Amino acid sequence: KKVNVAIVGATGMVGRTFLKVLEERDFPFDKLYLFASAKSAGSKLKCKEKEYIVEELKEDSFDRDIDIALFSAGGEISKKFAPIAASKGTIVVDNSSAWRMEKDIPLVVPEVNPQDIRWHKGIIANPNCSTIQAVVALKPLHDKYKIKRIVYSTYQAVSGSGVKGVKDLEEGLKGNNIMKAYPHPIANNCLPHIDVFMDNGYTKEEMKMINETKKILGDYDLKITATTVRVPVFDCHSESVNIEFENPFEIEDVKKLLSNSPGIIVQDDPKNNVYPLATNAKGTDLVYVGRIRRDYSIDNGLNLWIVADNIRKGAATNAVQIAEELLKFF
Ligand code: 11C
Repeated sequence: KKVNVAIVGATGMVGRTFLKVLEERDFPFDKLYLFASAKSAGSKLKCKEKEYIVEELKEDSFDRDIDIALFSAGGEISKKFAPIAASKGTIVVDNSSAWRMEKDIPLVVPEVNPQDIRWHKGIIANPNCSTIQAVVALKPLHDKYKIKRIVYSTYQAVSGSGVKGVKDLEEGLKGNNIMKAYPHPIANNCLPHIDVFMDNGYTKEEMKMINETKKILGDYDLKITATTVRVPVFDCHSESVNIEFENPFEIEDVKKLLSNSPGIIVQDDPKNNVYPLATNAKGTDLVYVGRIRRDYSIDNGLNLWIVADNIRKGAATNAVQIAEELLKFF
């Protein structure tokens, strides 16, 4: 069945990527509605050869037959409008952090916990980009060897901060540090600071990785710590992930397991300088895993290097994959 789809935040970086991904995957929609702020209303965007006019998002926007709405317009808009949409019978897939940790709202990565879609009550949350790419790789390993502890260290692209972050780096590389997105120059720097600092000394991005990983893997006993860092890279997040397992493993089995798991490409041939790179992941929907090696400092320890396109698999593609899963219920 063809469903009617709406995009909220259609003119933003993720919003435009929703359109691209819906088109590339030939998502079977009938009507498509595009919503954004009053400022962007009237602009025109294309999907599948057809032009659509962006409408201003209003309280009555969902008084139409909209089956699925993909939201990426920030937490405040989601908090206000996702419940309105859900009350009208629209299923919301929300890319903001507004609903992710709510008990009765599923937080879904289709390769990891598609079963959680079944208990939605109108809103399904799309996880944070840095969490999505990590759990795609962690899930098969957790199922087989049982993870005890994870140490995340991330190297995150400026596109994660939206247009402002991209501008800061573009201008910074020209020697003009405008610092609209960050409190320090991002060009030639690594900033151990993503999102705001919390009372516990961690950043909100670090706590998102910790809490979202537990919820998606369905294991609140996992011990996790994280350091998230913004680096002068335009697109794709890279992550160093150190894992301690309950059970022993053979490194060749880990490589095989990851190679055969959904959504993953193993790139691991260090002798030929082959490992995941942001420049190779850009524009794709897969999670790249490499530098797969034993951590000799502990029993059952493993190191991974994980790279993915933060705007695609980390945001738009994951949400569209959730919508594809929802199609099974129409
Ligand atoms: C970043 N991970 O790279 C953030 C962007 O909770 O959806 C996405 C924030 C979120 O800055």
